[in-house]
Amino acid sequence: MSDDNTANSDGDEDGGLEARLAEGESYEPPQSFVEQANVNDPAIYDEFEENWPGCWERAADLVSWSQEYDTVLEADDAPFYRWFTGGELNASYNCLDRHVEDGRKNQAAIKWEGELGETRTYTYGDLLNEVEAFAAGLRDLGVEEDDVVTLYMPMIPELPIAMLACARLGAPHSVVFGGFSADALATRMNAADSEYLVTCDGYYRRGDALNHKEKADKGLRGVDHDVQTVVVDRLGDELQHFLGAMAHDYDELVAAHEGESVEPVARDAEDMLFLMYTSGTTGQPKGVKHTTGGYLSYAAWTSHAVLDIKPEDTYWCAADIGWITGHSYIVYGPLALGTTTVMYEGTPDYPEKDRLWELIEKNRVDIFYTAPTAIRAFMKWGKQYPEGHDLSSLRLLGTVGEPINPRAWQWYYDTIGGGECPVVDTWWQTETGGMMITTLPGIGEMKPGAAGPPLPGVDARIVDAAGNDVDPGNAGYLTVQKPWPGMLRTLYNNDDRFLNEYWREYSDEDADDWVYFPEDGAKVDEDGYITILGRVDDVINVSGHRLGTMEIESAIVGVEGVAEAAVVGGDHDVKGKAVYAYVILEDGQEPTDGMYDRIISGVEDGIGPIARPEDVIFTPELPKTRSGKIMRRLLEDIASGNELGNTSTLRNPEIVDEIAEQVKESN
Ligand code: 6R9
Repeated sequence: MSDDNTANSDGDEDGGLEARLAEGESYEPPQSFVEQANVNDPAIYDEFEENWPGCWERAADLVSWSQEYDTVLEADDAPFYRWFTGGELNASYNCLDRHVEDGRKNQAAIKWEGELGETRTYTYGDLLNEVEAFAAGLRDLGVEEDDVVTLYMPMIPELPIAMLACARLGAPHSVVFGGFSADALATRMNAADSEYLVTCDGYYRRGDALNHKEKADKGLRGVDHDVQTVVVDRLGDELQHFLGAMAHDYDELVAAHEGESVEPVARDAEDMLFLMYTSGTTGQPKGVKHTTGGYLSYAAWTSHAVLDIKPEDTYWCAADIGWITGHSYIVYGPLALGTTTVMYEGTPDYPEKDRLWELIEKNRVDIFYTAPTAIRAFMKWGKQYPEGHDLSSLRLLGTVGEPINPRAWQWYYDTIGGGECPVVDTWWQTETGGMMITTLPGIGEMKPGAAGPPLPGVDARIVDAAGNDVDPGNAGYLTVQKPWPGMLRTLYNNDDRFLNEYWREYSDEDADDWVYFPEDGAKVDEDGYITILGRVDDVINVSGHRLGTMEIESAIVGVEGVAEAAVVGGDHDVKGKAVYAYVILEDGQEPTDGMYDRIISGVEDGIGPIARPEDVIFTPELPKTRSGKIMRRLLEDIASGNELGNTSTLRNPEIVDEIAEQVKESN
C-alpha cells in the first residue's frame, strides 16, 4: 500500500504530466555526452542514405574478417537477402581472441552477480580459456559444424560460455529461455532436430533453490531423437542430481580439456550463428535464423552507435540471455566491442527493492539498458530505493521491449539518470537482430513516448492498409522498406512461412519490391519520430515478452473439461499487457476453484509461468461476429475495463454484458 502511494503522489504532483509529455515535450542530449559520443555527427543520416547499401561497411568494419567480403548486399533472390558475401569470420574470435591479442587479456569481460550475492569475474583471457575448453569438450561429444546445440539455462556464466563455444565450432545455438516449460523445450528441440542440450541442475530464485534438471529431463522425454546432455552444477550440494547414460558433467568436461586450444572455425558470412524461437500468430513457435556476418556486424554497430559502448565501460543490460535482447546486447554486441558486460542472475527486488541500484553503484555502471515494465515497477516501489545509492557513474540509459509511456520515461530520466543521461527508447524485434528505431544519443533530441527516427540506413515507414504512407499523426502499420544486415534470413526449415509472415502483406512481388512487415502499429510526427502503438497480430506483449495467444489457448484447451478458450491482452499498469483467458467448459463441468487452478497449471506447464493468466473468466459463450469470428477487441476492452463499443454486429450481443458483469465482480 505505502509503495503504491509513492507512485501516485509522483503522478499527482505532475498535474497532467502524461498529457503534457504526449503533446511533445522534448529534451536535447547533454553537451558533455554529445562531445564524447561514438557517433555525434548529424551528417551520418545523409551519408548512409547517399551511400546505401555501401554505408553498411561501417558496421562490418567493427568486426574482424578472416576473409574479406566481396559484396555488401546481394538481392537477386530477395527477400532472401545475402550480406557481406564471400566474407568469412568467427563470432567467438571476434568476441574473445582479438581482444586478448590486443593486449587486453586482463580486462573484465563478464562480471557476474549471483542471486545470493556471490560474484564471478571473467577476464577476456579467462573467458577465452573456458570457451576453448568447453568447445573441445563439445567436439569430443560429437558436436560438428552446423549441428544445432540447445542451451536451456538461467543467467549463469556458463550460458554465454556455451554460446561462444558453439560459435567457435560453427555449431548454431538455440537458447531456450530458462523459464519456459519442459514442453516448450521439447517442441523447440524437435523443431530444430537438436541432438545436444546444455542445461543445469538448478538455480536460485528469491533465495530458494529451484530444480531445473527435473524440467529438462521431463522435456527430454518429449524429444523424438537421442540427445547428449551436459549439466552445469550451479547448486552444488544443495541439489543432488543424477546424470543418466547420455549426460555429462560440465565441470568434468571442462577440466578434461583444460588448456586445449580450439581453432575458431571460419564461417561464411551467411552461415547460421544461431536460431531463436519466438511467438507468432499460429501455435507453432518460429525459428528465427540469424547469420554470422550480418548479425554480428549489426549487433556491434548498434552497440557502438546507440548504446555508445566503449571498451573501458562497464555496461549492464538487465535482460535475460534467453531472449534476443540478451543475445545481442549482453553477449554479442558488447563482447564484440570488448567492453565489460554485467550479468545478473536474480530478480530486481531480492533481497531488497534496491538491488539493481546497489549493483549499479558497486560496479560503477556507465550504461544501463532495461525494459519499461521494470521501470514501471521501480516507480511503483518509490524513489527512495534509487535515491539511497550513488548512480552518478551512469552516462546513458536505454529501454526496449514495449512502448514506454511518457511518465515512466520521465521518471527514468529524472530519478535514475539525474536529468543528465540521454534515454534511448529502442524499437526492434527478435527478427531484426538489433535496434532499428531510436534516437542516436549523441545526435538526436529525445521525445518521451516516441522511439525516434529510424537509424541511419534503416528505411522505416508508416503505411495504411493499402501500403500508402500515412500523414503524420495518423495511426498506421510499421513497415521496413529496405533490408538491413541484422535481419533474419528465414524461419528455420520454413521459407514459406517466412514469406507469408513478413513479406506478403506489403510487397509488390511482380516489381521485386520487398517490404518487411513487423506486425506493429505505429504513427509518425512531423519530425519523423515514430511512436510504436503495439502489436497488430495475435501476439501479447507481457512485460516485454512476446506470447502467442494461440499457444496459450492450445495449452488451455488441453486441460480436461475445457471446450473452448479465447486469450487476449488486457491493460496492466506494470506489465503493460496481461493475459486474460475466457474459457468455455464442456457440458457438465463446473467452474470450480480446482478447474481454475488446473487451467493456470496447464498454461504454466505448456509454456511457462510468464504466460500465466492474470484471470480466467468462465463464460457459457464467447462474443462472435455473424461470420463466427471471436470478437477479440471486445474481450480486450472488457479485460482492460474500457468503455465497450458497438456490439450490434454480434451474433450474441447479450453475452457481452454478462461477461463484463462477471469481470467487474471478480475485481
Ligand atoms: C527486442 C524485443 C518485439 C516486439 C515488437 C514490439 C515490441 C520492442 C519496443 C517495442 C515499443 C519499443 N517492442 N521494443 N514496442 N517500443 N522500444 O523486444 O524483441 O521479443 O521479438 O519483441 O516488442 O511490439 O514487435 P521481441
